Amino acid sequence: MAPVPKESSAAARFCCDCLQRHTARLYMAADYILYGADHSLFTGKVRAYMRYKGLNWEERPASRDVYLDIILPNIGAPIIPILETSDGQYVQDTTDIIDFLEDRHPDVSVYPETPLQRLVALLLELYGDEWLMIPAMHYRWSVLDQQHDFVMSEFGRLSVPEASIEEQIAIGERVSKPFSAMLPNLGITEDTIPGIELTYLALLDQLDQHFAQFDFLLGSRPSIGDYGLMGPLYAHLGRDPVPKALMQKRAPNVYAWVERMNGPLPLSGQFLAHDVIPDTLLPILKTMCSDQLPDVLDVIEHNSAWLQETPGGNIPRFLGQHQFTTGPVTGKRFISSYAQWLFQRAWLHYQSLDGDARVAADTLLNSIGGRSALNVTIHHWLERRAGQLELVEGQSPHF
Ligand SMILES: N[C@@H](CCC(=O)N[C@@H](CS)C(=O)NCC(=O)O)C(=O)O
Repeated sequence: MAPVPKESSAAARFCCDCLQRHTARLYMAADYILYGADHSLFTGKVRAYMRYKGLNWEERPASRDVYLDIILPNIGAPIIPILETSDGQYVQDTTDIIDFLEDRHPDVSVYPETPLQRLVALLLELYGDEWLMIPAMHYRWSVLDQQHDFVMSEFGRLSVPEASIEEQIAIGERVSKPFSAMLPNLGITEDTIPGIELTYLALLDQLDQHFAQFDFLLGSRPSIGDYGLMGPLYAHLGRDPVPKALMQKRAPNVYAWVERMNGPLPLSGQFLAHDVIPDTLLPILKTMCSDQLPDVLDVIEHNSAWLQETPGGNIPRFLGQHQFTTGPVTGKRFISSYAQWLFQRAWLHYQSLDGDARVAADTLLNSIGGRSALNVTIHHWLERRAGQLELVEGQSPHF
């Protein structure tokens, strides 16, 4: 199905061993169950990761019954994907799921060890998860008239798999309402759509050039940055009929990367030697710094102000609206408190660097316009708490 990434002979031998281990496991129960959906942005991120890690797992659709019997009682909120372990643990949030699995299966990590590649991977995870959701949601819902039955039947099939296609479409129309209703909150309006499309088309062109030369963002091994981009670029932009056709026509190398991400050779590949950041990633990082980072810095200020007023409280997921920029246009979108939590990962890594690594990171950040954002003072450090989606204040890290 998918083109196979180029392989070194050492990696090929390693994968023979994996294959044997994998075959032996076919006779065992799964170690992990991922509850999600084919059309879910965040399920696509974890699915690709679990395939790459060659884990013993299975995916189950998050049907209405799964929401009622498993997700709500164990997570406390209707959200996917969810990981269940064979010893009865539940993990929610794709970043936490990946980190939980990396801890248990550290071989061939998706986190580069070298300072610049790790920084870039963390920044691009943030970009994919929190910002590229904007074009993803636009190209699903603003062009719904051209892909209505496909999208609705996906939602309906997930909810009630046994229903007829007509029933699924009707049910899909009902259960998908909370998602389509998010468009104005995400900043997708008539005024911003031209900017969203322009920026997305530029991203496709830039990624297409990159993937003409490299299998993944940082070489022949996927990183956490690839998984961040995979969410929006698969379930919506690489799978819904309208944006999929656009991607296939305009950016065939990006489409080939989506297929590679979905059909990887487990545990194969290497990050580029000498901590090299390909030049082809620089325009993408520049756009991320100019469009997304001002939004994140403003989120941090709002979280901080909220915590000053409500010490020890659960920060609401959304704190009103603020102005945002995408390419040449500005609009209003919600203030998503979660963005700080994901940004903190890149911030913490950058702040831990010293000596030559810090100088190299500063040179890179200067060239993409991200240095001042990574030097922001975070007065209130945020943490996730099990059983709720709202963030809370945690202990600031010490250096
Ligand atoms: N940050 C979360 C986001 C998960 C998410 O937004 N999932 C969507 C489906 S793709 C959902 O269930 N949303 C419901 C909600 O956010 O309340 C993650 O990484 O897992």
